[in-house]
Amino acid sequence: MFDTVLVANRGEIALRVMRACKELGLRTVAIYSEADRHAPHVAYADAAYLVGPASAAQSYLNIERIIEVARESGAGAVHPGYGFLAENPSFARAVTLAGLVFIGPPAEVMERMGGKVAARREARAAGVPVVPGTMYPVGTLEELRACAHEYGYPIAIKAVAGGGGRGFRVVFEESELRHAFESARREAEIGFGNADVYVEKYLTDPRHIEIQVLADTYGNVLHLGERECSIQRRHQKLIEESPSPVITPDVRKRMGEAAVRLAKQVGYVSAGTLEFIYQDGEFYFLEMNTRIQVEHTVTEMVTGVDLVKAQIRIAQGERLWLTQDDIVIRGHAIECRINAEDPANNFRPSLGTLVEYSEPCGFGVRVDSGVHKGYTIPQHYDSLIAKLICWGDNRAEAIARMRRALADYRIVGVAHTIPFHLATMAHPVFQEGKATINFIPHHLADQLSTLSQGPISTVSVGSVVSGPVRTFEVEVNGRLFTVRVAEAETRSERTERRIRQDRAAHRALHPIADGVASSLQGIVSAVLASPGQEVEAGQVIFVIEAMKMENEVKAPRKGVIGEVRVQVGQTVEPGTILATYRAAGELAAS
Ligand code: MV4
Repeated sequence: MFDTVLVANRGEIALRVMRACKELGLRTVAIYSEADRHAPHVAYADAAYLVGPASAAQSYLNIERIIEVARESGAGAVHPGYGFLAENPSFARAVTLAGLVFIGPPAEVMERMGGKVAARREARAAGVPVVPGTMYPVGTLEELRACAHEYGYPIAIKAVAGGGGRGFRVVFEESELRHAFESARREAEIGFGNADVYVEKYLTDPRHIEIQVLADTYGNVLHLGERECSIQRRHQKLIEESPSPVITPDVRKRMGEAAVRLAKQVGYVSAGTLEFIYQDGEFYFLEMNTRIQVEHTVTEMVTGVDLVKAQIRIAQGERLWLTQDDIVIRGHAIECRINAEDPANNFRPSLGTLVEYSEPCGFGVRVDSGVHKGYTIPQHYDSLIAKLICWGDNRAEAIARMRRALADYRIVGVAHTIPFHLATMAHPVFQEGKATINFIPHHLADQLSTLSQGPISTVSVGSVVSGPVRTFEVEVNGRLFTVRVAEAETRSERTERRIRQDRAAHRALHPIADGVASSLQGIVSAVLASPGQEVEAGQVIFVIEAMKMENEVKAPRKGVIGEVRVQVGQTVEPGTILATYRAAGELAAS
């Protein structure tokens, strides 16, 4: 059996996997990109190998190089973590063909559950309820219209190759059908290289509830209860908990048994998750995630089962050492994802250096993180800084503990999601366990813009614009104050700043006649316009990828594109002009 595990990931999950390896007496091998040379997961491993430049495509997704490193380092197994190559059957197959153990399900099982329509068919065959909808891709608008008629509006259009929100459209009336169909197909084609879509009846106010399963290589499968993951933003989960405040023991048993039936039917191995939507007491299978998930932690806290260690032991060929009756849910656990995103600014990724960083601690508090004070968050990967997980004897205690731990968390240097979590934990709808997938738009939208971040890495003191900030403790009449003092600028810093300000003022006063600028730092991932092309107001003309999020840049008005100034793959800064408009006069003349 293997004694060394290569962890094909970065950040908090790479650390999480390596901790499990160490506890099992296994050696760990990290891989890293040039952007991650000084990342915590590299320092924590027994050995670390460079796999490529900063871009994920050339490093953490480089199958050949990763297999080469596995061989060179003496690794006998590969753990993919989540994201990157975790659900890529070609990777699982390449690992196995190289004579290594893939810590996850077989490639064939990933393939069998990878397509959404195929997964729906599997669920139906296993007697697991699915949302009313088609069991095949819908190819034409006429077909779509007929389906919509059959299920009744609203309907959901989903990408067959889908996942997350890509290619997902909700249609409330027939007039929107054509546009939704075409844009869903386009997005699915861009996102997955497969334009196929299918249709489901849209449930308007459901919860997202998922069941964790563990399966060994001998066909034994058990479930570890549910996680409630309804609080999401742009199909990114922000808060997860276990158990769900609405799942009764009877529903848990039925959902768990359904999940186990389906996992058994497809020959599942390792840790996996079956996603359901739940509304009015009924549950419907959505899709299966064939990996360890970000939010596996809440299940660990209430069951006492170390899921990553379980994955490794299963990969070592161990028979499941637990039966369903051994799984007992004790207390309540909540996870808040601490992301470098600004909740007051549409959750926009926030890049920067953690000038101050300290984590909460104490009974019932777990922090799984991949950063430290002084760490600069690279722009190339997702924005997860840490996961804060709190356990309590009951839900109320878990919430109170989470509020305390959030207040104890100190992050300065980037915008982050802690203010959002504090607002949610304090919200009566959340506290009453009534939050559905519409919680943020229905109950928090008005508050979002006011969620203050506190100072970012610099502060202004009077008219002095600061350099770095230093914190002093001052006692005044026996009372302790924390005073943050900005270092004065040097003369050359002041000169540089004035030049920058003059340039900015110049740009503000003399804006480029008419152009489209990027609002953020990132990499151009699509150019959807060409010189001379007529565009409508709101038409998507560029896609900028920043921290794994796709940001659409739209035409500010109807017009004709003049010059396209950037190419796919190019890094852009906030304010970079991506394209210019040709003046109306030129249009008339040409
Ligand atoms: C649904 C749905 C309602 N009815 N399907 C969104 C993307 C994909 N993960 C599944 N999604 C949904 N599918 C039907 N038939 C509502 C959603 C949905 C959603 C699901 C879980 C968590 C948050 C969500 C936010 C919006 C829509």
